[in-house]
Amino acid sequence: MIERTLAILKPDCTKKKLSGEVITRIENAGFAILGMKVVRLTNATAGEFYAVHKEKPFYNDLVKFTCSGTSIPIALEKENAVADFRKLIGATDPKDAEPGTIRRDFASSMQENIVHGSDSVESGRFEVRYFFSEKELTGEFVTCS
Ligand code: 3AN
Repeated sequence: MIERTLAILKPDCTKKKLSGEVITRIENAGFAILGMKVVRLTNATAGEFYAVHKEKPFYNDLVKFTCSGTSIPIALEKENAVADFRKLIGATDPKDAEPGTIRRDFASSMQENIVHGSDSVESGRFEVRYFFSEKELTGEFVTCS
């Protein structure tokens, strides 16, 4: 099934100047990039995006870290995109991530783990639409006439 998934290059990724390298890996793995933007998330946006983790002990630090610098949300599409993207990035904890995965190669901790990936097809759909309008995703540009 063709699926959509949301990647977010996190502030540690942009700070380490790894965005190009990570995007190259994503492209080489066969993902189509439907949308990409450069953002600095606010407390409110990061808090809402990670709302499922609200009760977790790491929630406040996670939100703070997410707002600490530039992020790059990327809407991706591919056959089996959600699972394949999780495979490409590796486990949440870089120590547990398979060799050759993005997190194993570049992440420094559970928190600073370079990239986000949607964890289910439903989350993928929701998270892509959280950051992108359908017009942005289909490449339909609105021009002034
Ligand atoms: P993943 O991003 O691999 O799906 P989730 O959804 O369990 O992981 O967690 C969302 C984010 O919360 C992770 N990307 C990571 O930045 C952070 N996180 C998860 N677990 C921990 C933890 N035990 N300590 C610190 N940060 C964590």
